[in-house]
Amino acid sequence: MADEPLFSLEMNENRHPSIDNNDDDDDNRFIDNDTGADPSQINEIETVQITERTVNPRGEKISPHDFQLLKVLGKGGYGKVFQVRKLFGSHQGEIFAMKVLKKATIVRNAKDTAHTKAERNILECVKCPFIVDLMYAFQTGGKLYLILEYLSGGELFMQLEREGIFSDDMACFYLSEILLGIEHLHKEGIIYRGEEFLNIYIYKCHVKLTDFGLCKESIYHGGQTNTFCGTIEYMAPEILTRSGHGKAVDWWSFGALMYDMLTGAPPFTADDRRQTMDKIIKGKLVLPAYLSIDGRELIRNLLRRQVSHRLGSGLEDAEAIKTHAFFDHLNWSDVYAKRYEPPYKPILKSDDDVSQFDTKFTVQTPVDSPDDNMLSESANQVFLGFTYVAPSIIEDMNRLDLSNTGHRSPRKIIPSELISQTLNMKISELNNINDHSNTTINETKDNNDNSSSKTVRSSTLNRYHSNKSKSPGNIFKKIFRRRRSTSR
Ligand code: ISQ
Repeated sequence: MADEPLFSLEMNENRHPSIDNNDDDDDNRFIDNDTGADPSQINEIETVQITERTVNPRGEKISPHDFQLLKVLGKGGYGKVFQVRKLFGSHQGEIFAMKVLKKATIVRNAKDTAHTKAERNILECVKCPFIVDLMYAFQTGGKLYLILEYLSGGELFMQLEREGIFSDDMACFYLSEILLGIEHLHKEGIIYRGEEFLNIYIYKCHVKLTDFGLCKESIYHGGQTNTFCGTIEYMAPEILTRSGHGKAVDWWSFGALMYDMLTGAPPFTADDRRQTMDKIIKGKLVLPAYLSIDGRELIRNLLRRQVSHRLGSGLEDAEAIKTHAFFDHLNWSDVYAKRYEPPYKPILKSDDDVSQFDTKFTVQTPVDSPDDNMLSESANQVFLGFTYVAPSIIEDMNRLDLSNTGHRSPRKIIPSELISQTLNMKISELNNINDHSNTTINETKDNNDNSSSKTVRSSTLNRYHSNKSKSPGNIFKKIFRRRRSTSR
């Protein structure tokens, strides 16, 4: 369907047609998709269908037409996450997650624009066993698409909800992998931040961190940062008080998650957001008596409000936590190599099994709404450089294309200087673009556009928020009660 023939032509040994294939510079040879043979080398007349794909086999041009929508996995303010199957080219037939973001919704807020680009850039440069892999990024007039690994095990929080609380061993397994994911992000200069802790998934029984839309891209430059938005239960007090924060916020959130795993609820919760904030900022930390001595000690040291006293806040970062007695029995190389036996193995019937996802989403008919929400050319400039093909895919393609003489990598269609130039665009410039794009936005009839949410939420968050969008605190409480009552 996407591979509509442009035209057909006949060729023989002496004819090597010269077609100007727009942006593909030097490689207009015709490669037979099935045999990999270069027809110009074959001594027979044969008919070749000229399509984008046959003309440009290496520089695989990806568009939404390359993916069959299978299921809805989640929905948020900016768009949806779908389960998809790749229909053509490399990885044909494989299952991925496709995150679709609406440009018009994103450009309305300069910070959101920066966050979206940050997410794409973070995913490009971060390669770690505990962080979701980005396979492709592409865009149409009105939307941005991220093609990610399909994390078939669903959200870690679903698992936590099912279990109520985790044993020390189970918590230790997940926390150790999360710790390595965060450590990796910190080494790349990225802070994960509190609200992202709800976006931890399970893939082949191991942890994968996703959703970097709200991460700060750099913790190296300009000292501390002052941004705040999103769900607060796992957020460090210094984020809430806007007193500037660094990577130590992730160790607070890590401590809050550990507390949640071992007790059935985050350490500071209340009926509403305001009270929850107050508790995080100055509430007493209550450590139930049934916690192990090591577990209790580690939580206490992670949930220190005085940042300089918090475990992990020093230069050694994660190393200080890795050596804590709670993780004493672990060999960290074995954790990295995923050599420990996972405590939970969901039974998945097939590659496209969605049994670990919320049926609230998976029962929906997957529809990627029409792309009728075009941005003006100048507004669209901010998305220059979004397009991406994972190096692993390019390697695969090059391996298959043995006759490849190519010296051109399709990895970055736009030169990297231009990407960083775009990224470094000042907020004021982005605001100008917002103004410009308002005409387009006002004309749309998009159902999702009324949301002021800052990122595509995980299904957990959606569940919480959709139940009672004005007071997430209450929903949390409800869930905590349920978890408590099932677990104790
Ligand atoms: C991968 N698989 C399932 C769901 C996802 C949600 C967000 C990002 C990646 C995902």
